Amino acid sequence: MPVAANGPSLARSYPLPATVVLGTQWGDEGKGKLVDLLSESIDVVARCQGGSNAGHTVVVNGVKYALHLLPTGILHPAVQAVIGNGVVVHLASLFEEVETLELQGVPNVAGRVHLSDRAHILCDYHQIADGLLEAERVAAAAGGVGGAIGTTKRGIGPCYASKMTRSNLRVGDLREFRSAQVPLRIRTALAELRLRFGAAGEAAVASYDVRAEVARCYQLARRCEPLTTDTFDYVNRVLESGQQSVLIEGANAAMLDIDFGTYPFVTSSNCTVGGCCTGLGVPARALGEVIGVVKAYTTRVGEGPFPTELYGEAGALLQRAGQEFGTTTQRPRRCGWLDTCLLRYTGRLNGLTQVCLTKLDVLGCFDTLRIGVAYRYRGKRLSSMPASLRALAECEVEFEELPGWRGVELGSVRCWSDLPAAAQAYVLRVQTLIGCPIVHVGVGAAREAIFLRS
Ligand code: 2SA
Ligand code: GDP
Ligand code: MG
Repeated sequence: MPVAANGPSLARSYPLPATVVLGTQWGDEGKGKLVDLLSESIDVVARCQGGSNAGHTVVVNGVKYALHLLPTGILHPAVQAVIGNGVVVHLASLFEEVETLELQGVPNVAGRVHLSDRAHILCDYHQIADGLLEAERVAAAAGGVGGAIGTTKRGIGPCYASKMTRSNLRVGDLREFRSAQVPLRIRTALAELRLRFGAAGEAAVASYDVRAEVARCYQLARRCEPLTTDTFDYVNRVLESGQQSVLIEGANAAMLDIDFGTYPFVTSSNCTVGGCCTGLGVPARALGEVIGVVKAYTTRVGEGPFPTELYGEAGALLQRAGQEFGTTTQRPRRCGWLDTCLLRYTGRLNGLTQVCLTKLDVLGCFDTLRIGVAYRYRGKRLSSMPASLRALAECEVEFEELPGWRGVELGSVRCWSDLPAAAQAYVLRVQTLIGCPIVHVGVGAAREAIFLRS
């Protein structure tokens, strides 16, 4: 690092910039699987946003691992795993996940977790509030207003809301747990729930045992202590040294981004590239490759617009073939054709340098494939994604048709040249339409079912 006369120069250099992996659709593109592959040669893998709403599945030697709060990279024994300041952490869930992975044979999980002292704590009352808010939206919908978001009910929105109103507890605060701060915060939050939701709030918190939660907090605080650190300093030191590699693992996806997704049918964090900077405290200049994970078709779990959605038997066929059920909640995912209009938008948002196209094998269930290529709004082709959901609902999607490769099983293909010509043509057409090189292609859930497009 260059050193100025009066201290370290602000013009730092990053000999080994961080690799970023992000979701480009509505989530569940197979980010976990790509992160697992790349983590083989990575030293530090970091999560920067979201919480246990995320669900990343990796299949190794037939064993399924489901990651929610921990970065997927933890499955590799030499990887150090960072949970950054931008993550909202339900501590009990974190330790449950640590235990599950250790029981599954992943070595020294707790010993490799670096939990930010600036990360926000997600309490049980945030999860209660999530349920109450969803119930309220459902009731409002019956009256013709709004509608449910279809959250995972993991408390994500209410926890980020508490963070923004500056009334939440952070992991570092647990070091001061002998003060009255913890019980006071919990009691205040419960009083707010009662006030906000009336009888429903009263009923929901009636059995809430503040003493038990405080006791649990104390217990979890002790377990947290050895994991808790200044991850800002740790990650930046690694990046500045250039001696070790860093991978930032996005959770959720661009169309669920609080600012750029289909608001309000979104999650409560920035799941786009900016979230990596704010959620870890790393400068934009320290980022290198930004890899977008694209599912070869589109899925969405929860409510909200979905222009290329398939209804009826075609949608059900994709759902079955792709086993499209939530990793966290087991909810069925809505399915539809690939939408390259959406992908051009999320590609621009993230400055993608490359794409990993996953689940190509699943499309083998159709004779003819369709790709959404443009949105037409009131007779005109749009150059970008509209912010207005009303406008989006009015858009007509223009599709292109391509021949499928029905009956040819792609699951055992391990190189580009072994793909049938129709599958290669599909990948190359997608690459042209999104204007970004497709570097990896996934053809199965197993760790080895992925190869480079040569
Ligand atoms: P939340 O719980 O407040 O973040 O929900 C808000 C919206 O974000 C969507 N969301 C997700 N979409 C896809 N996958 C997610 N993770 C799990 C998975 C989901 C699951 O990997 O399968 O198991 O159901 C995820 N998390 C949040 C959510 O559906 C709402 O639309
Ligand atoms: P993430 O949230 O983006 O990490 O994705 P999820 O793990 O929630 O969902 C992706 C699902 O597809 C998981 O069950 C993976 O095991 C599976 N998967 C990933 N890549 C492929 C692929 O190329 N083909 C098939 N058939 N399944 C895949
Ligand atoms: Mg997922």
